[in-house]
Amino acid sequence: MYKSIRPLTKLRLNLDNILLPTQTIRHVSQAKVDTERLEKIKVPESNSFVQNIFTGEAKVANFFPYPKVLSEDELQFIEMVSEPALKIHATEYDATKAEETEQLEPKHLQLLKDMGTFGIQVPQEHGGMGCNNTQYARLAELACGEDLGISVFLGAHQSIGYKGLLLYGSEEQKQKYLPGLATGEDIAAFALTEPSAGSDASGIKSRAVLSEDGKHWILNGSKTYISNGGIAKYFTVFAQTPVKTSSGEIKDKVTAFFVQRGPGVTNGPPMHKMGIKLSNTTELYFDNVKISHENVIGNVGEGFKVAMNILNNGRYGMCCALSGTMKKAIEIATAHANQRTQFGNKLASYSGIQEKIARMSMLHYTTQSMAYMLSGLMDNGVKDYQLEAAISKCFASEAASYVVDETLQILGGMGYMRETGVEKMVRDVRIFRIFEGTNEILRLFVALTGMQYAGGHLKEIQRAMKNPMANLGMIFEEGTRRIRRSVGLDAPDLSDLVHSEFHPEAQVLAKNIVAFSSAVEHLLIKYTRDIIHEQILLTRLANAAMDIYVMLVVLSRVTRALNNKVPSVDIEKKMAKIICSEAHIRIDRNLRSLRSSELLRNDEGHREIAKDILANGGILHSHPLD
Ligand code: MYA
Repeated sequence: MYKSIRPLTKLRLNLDNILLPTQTIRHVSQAKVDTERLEKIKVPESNSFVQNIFTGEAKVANFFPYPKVLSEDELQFIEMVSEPALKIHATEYDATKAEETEQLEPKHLQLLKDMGTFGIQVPQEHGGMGCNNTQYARLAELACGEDLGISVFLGAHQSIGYKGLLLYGSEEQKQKYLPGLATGEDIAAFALTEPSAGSDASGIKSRAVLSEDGKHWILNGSKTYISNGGIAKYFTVFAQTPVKTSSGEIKDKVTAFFVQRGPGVTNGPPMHKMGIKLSNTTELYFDNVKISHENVIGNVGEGFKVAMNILNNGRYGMCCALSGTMKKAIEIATAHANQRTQFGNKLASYSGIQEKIARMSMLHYTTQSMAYMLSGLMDNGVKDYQLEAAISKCFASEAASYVVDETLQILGGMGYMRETGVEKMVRDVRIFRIFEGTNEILRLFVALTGMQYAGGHLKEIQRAMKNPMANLGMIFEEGTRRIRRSVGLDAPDLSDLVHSEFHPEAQVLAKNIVAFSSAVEHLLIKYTRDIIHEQILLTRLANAAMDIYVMLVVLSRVTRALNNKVPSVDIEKKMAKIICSEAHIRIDRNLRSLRSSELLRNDEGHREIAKDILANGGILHSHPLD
């Protein structure tokens, strides 16, 4: 599944830091542990809901009430801006034709420029629309979801292409580059992936060294699968650079550069893709490219964090664009089901079709709830959202795949034909489970980051136990917590936050959080640091975390719907009840599977089968006719 095991080895080192005494911890004499010292070695607290469920805590303050960041005027502004695009989509824009030519017609490109869609979040003083994340999200959902080719063209430009400047750029960089980027005169791209470094992002080989006179950097290397690679004027490029560590040693560390197309920068021909064909994708080559010091983004040696935070920051955009696509697909599916007669009845009257339509709508509701929860958290100044962003990306991309696939299924043979546009949707959404971090690697990221956090808390308790007299308070608190948990009393109380009609679901959520943290502790104790090798278990744990987050987000949104008596409250209630019930069933199954001897045996069996097949280079079973 993975091209390389490097990232996992590195993730192990991270977990080691927590599960084993680190340097910081080692110098604290065991005999002298006191509360003051313990404070110093405490694991940094996180406000992330997902991260905290690994320790059994429900940090929900940022999630209730469901964020409302936009005033009516701000919302109307977005509806107004997107109006021309919606009109064009409804009348003359032909996504299938744009896909054939693999580019936008000049008049449609001009329309996007006129609407300001190249600089949605660029501050107005630099020529952009100055939108916050929620406005960006709504615009992406309205104007881009209809054709994911356009979404990726615009998203690669601003969600990641020049996002580094918005997040880490100096005032000079912003003044110099943002105006041209905001109008769409200049196009940007994000250049991280390399032929030998996809998921293993920190394993990139492109390298920049200082020139002999130290006046500039010289970049060499190549990148691949770069969206906008053939049309961009500017590239946010990540490269290894020699950096002096605190011990005086010279080590390669990643640095981010804002590189202008010029001597030494070339690209390959457009790559032929399965979908999102309108978006240009190429390889990029850097041959002794001179880069000035002013074009470093952030600090030298801190580029990996820059890359990760750009990706974290952009993930809600994908969810919103996919929410737009899912809405469109559901409209196509319902129109067909309502008009197509088979066996004497409309498709819409058959329960098999009804179940599909309901599931599609519930997946859309959850995706949309996650998207605006995330953009709202970010607009409300929450900093710790990396796990929520990873989960939302995984959920949205899988939900969209399911929805467009079921749309095609409902349309039957007709859906397989190009005219309906549905087969294009199926091809377009497929990449969303792969780019911006594959869903597999993001699940491991969620599970291991959470385990590291929980491991740190366990370690604190362990350390405190070494000098119980000095840490009586902490030990007593932990002891009480464990006793309460063992008799089912330790579940967080969410009844003040969740609408009374959903108190039963809130209680189930609370119990799930307790069960989840107990499963985490079980895994940490059973496998200690070797848990990093247990990808199958980590993935199931991440799936349970995802479903717990699904419940939280949906409970928050439906509470808002009930409190505000929104017109769609009845259907929202019906959907939320089933979403929570089904999420609970999956959580229960996933958590139980972590301890089920039968399933653990099957896991081993799967691995053995796979090893044999891999060694053979294909299937091993003989043909039934042999
Ligand atoms: S762009 C290419 C996308 N590529 C990837 O996403 C690469 C995936 N790989 C990774 O994310 C990392 O390499 C993993 C870590 C996770 C595997 N946030 O030792 P480490 C920290 C914050 O574990 P590794 C594309 O597809 C970590 O805590 N921090 O690292 C474009 C640690 O910190 P510390 C993070 O083993 C498509 C340090 O980094 C994160 O190498 C076009 C090192 O960690 C994180 N997430 O691997 C899209 N991860 O040292 C168009 C790690 O302090 C979009 N760290 O402990 C279209 C959208 C539509 C929008 C619509 C628009 C209008």
